[in-house]
Amino acid sequence: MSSKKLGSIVGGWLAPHPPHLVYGENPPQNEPKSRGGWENLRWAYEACRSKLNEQKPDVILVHSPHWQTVVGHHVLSVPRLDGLSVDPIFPHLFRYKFGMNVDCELANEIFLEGKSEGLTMKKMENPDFRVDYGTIVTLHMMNPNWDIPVVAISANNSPYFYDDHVAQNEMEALGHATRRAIEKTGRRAVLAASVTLSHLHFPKEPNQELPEDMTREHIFSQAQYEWDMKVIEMLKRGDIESYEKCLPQFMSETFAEVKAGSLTWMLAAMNKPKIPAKFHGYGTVIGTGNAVMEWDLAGSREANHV
Ligand code: 2XP
Ligand code: FE2
Repeated sequence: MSSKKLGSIVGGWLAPHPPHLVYGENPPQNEPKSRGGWENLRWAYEACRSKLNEQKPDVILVHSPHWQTVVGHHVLSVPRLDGLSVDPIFPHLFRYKFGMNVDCELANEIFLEGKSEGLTMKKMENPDFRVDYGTIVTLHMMNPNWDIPVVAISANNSPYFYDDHVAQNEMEALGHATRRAIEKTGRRAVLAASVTLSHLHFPKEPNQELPEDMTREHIFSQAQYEWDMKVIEMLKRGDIESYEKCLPQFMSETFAEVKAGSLTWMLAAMNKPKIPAKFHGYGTVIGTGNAVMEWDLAGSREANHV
């Protein structure tokens, strides 16, 4: 029996990935340059950056809808990945030179634990793999220094060919596998669900000359806005039960990106904590609704002396 200290999840973040956020920020890694924009969301991520600075986790784990795998759940398992990631829908906004260190020991343990849950799992071992923009935008916004190793998990879309319950069960099993893997490897881990809430967006950029024209940025519809506020309020109250009840309707009426399973995975990994999620910001991006929210598990354990 190993004497290694049991690992734990110190926090979880709803951490959406519109490429516009990186574009608005003008980091050296991104080729296209902007005049700014989407500050409400970009500045909301500052809370995350300072929290990570304080917590100094060993690893950040991210589940992204834009790494789509049809057969099984895949986990990045190459120690170092470098390359150029281009957003296929917004190539004029996002052409980003990435470099990341992957925690392969943890990735391997997630692979094994996922298999023991009966899931189809695969380790992604191609050293030339081009990491998707969802993973990169979330990780950049959370930690632009890239000095914390990462684990990225794909979105297995096959469950959605069946029904919401299959998807829910699979993503929960993946969450449980992830938690056990973190505990076994002794990591202090931060999780990220890289998803937008309501996801209907304008078919064209409202101002093609100036994509960051904030006079043209607004929610796609009032119905979509009201859904987002309802969901945020539930999460702020720590009412995950009500959130889960309305999830199928939320997904079908707003095309919510949580359908990729990222938030379901994260909440299950965190054992569906009844603590209120901290709200850091909301903003629309080409009409979609995005919130940055935090589950401070370490803080709540401290407050309860456990
Ligand atoms: O990342 C996506 O899914 C997009 N449609 C990018 C634009 C806005 C997202 O909120
Ligand atoms: Fe997306």
